[in-house]
Amino acid sequence: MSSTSRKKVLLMGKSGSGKTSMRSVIFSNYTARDTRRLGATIDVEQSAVRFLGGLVLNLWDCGGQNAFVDNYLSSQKDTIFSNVAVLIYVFDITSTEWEGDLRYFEDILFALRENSPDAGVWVLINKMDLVDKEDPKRRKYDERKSDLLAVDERVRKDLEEEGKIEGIGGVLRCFPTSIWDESLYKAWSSIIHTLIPNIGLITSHLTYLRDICLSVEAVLFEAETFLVIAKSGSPLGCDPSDLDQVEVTNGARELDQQRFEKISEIIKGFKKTCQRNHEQYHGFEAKFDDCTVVLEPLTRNTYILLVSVDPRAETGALLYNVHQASPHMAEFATKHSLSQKCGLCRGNKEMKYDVKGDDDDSLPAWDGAKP
Ligand SMILES: Nc1nc2c(ncn2[C@@H]2O[C@H](COP(=O)(O)OP(=O)(O)O)[C@@H](O)[C@H]2O)c(=O)[nH]1
Ligand SMILES: [Mg+2]
Repeated sequence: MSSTSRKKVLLMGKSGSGKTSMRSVIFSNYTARDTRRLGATIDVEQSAVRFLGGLVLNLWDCGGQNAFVDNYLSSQKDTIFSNVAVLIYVFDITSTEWEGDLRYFEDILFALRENSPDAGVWVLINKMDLVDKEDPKRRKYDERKSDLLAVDERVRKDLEEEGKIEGIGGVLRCFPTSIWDESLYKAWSSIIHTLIPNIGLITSHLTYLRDICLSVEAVLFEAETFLVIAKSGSPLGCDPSDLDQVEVTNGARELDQQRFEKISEIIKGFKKTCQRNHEQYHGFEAKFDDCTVVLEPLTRNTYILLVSVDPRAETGALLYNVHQASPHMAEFATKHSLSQKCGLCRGNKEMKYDVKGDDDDSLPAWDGAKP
């Protein structure tokens, strides 16, 4: 039985929209400035990225020139669009050919839904930095988003009418992005969050650790990319893609909704600076008047951020607990954690690692578990 969950991720969109730049900033430690040197992608560039919990992302960066796209939709259709877990489609907000861009998107969405009806679709409307000053309310983005949702609706209807598929499970979500700020991390964290096997159980363990550390927030970052994998804490115990809404509903307006993605961006930049100076980044700890914060490696693949407002919480105690929890949390990252007793779980619940990568609803998160 394989312990690795492989997910095929298509990265598509017109040439120049920023696909390779995003991939390079997130996965290859490029700065936004470095991406200016990138050449055009020819045909499909495949790369594999190993992630937490035996998750391997097979990224297909599909060159966006018209001739390539025509091929994807004809001779390469089956190869490209079958067994897709996620389509990430990137638009350039400054494009002057929106109607044409939409038509291409519609063709691609149609081919994807036909071949992989349950694939999630993430539309990233990129280069927002170039328009944000003239359009601070993001009207243009909202218009683009409603056009895209209309296309999604049309494709669903057409396919259903043609009787080609029985139902489409995958949903379409839009994000405004720029490689120059944390919005890129926000979008990619949300995408990755939906792909990590057993994310509910990971979040449950994070909540447990948060509670024993007298903390109000706990956040798990992937060590290489510094993408946010899981969060726990009021009002954060939710899918990151719903976070804005949950924070607003819970009246937590004063919290910066991008705070963790800002940390991702800052730490990643700082790590690069350390590398340049032949230093190694280890972690961060600070005690302020009203809170204590630590950012510390938790496992080989993850860092944990803990924020405590309890005056009793000392950084040393937080770090001690993190180090004590480390071997246990590491079990998630190994293939050997397929089925074993979990000492931390309430009632010593059996821990099941889902090798197929589907969320296992039969295992309630601690948050949701009845006392
Ligand atoms: N201003 C701005 N430029 C971007 C952004 N993303 C990518 N670019 C630039 O757009 C150009 C094309 O990017 P590239 O990643 O090669 O596009 P691809 O053809 O979709 O892979 C490069 O010069 C990038 O520096 C962004 O968010 N903002
Ligand atoms: Mg490219």
